Amino acid sequence: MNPFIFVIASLTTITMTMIERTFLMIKPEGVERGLIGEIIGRFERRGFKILALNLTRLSREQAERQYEEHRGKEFFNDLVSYISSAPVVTFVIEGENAIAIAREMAGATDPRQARPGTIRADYGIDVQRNVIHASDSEESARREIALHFGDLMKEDE
Ligand code: RTP
Ligand code: MG
Repeated sequence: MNPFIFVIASLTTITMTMIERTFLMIKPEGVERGLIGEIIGRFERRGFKILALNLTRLSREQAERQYEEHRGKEFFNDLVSYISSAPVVTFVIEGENAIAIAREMAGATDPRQARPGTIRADYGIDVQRNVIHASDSEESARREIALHFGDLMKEDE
C-alpha cells in the first residue's frame, strides 16, 4: 500500500474508534414499567461494557445538578420533580464512540419524533416520560459520570 494512504487510513481508524464512556439513566417510568433489563440488554447486545450500575432515587439537588443546563426553562421544575420522584437506574457504559451511539440508540427527545428502533420510540410517547437519559457530549459525560459515580473517576487517576 502507498505509505501515504496507509498513514491516512491508520489515522482515520484511530479517530473513528475512540473508546469512550458515557452516562445513562433509565428514568422513573422505565423502572416502574419493568424495562430495566430490556434497556440495559440493548447496550450489552450492541457490544458496550457496563462499567457501573445503580438503582437509586435521586435527591432534588442531584436532579437539579444533573439537569442544570436547563435551569430557568419552563420545564425545569417539572423535570426535576419528576426525575427525583421515584427510583431510577444510573449506569456507565464503555465502548467505541459510546457517547454518540448511546444518543442515537436513545433517539430524539420527543418520542413522537424518534425513529422506530430507538428506545424512546419503542417505549414511549411523552416528551417528559421519554424513558432514558444519555449524555450529549464528552464534557457532559465526564461531568455526569463524576456527579453519579465519583468513585469511577478516582479509579482512573
Ligand atoms: P436527556 O438530557 O434527558 O437525555 O434528554 P435530551 O438531551 O434529549 O433533551 P434535553 O433538551 O436535554 O431535555 C432534557 C429532558 O427534559 C424534558 N423536556 N421536556 N416539556 C418539554 O418541552 C420538554 N423538553 C425537554 C425531557 O424529558 C428531556 O429528556
Ligand atoms: Mg440532555
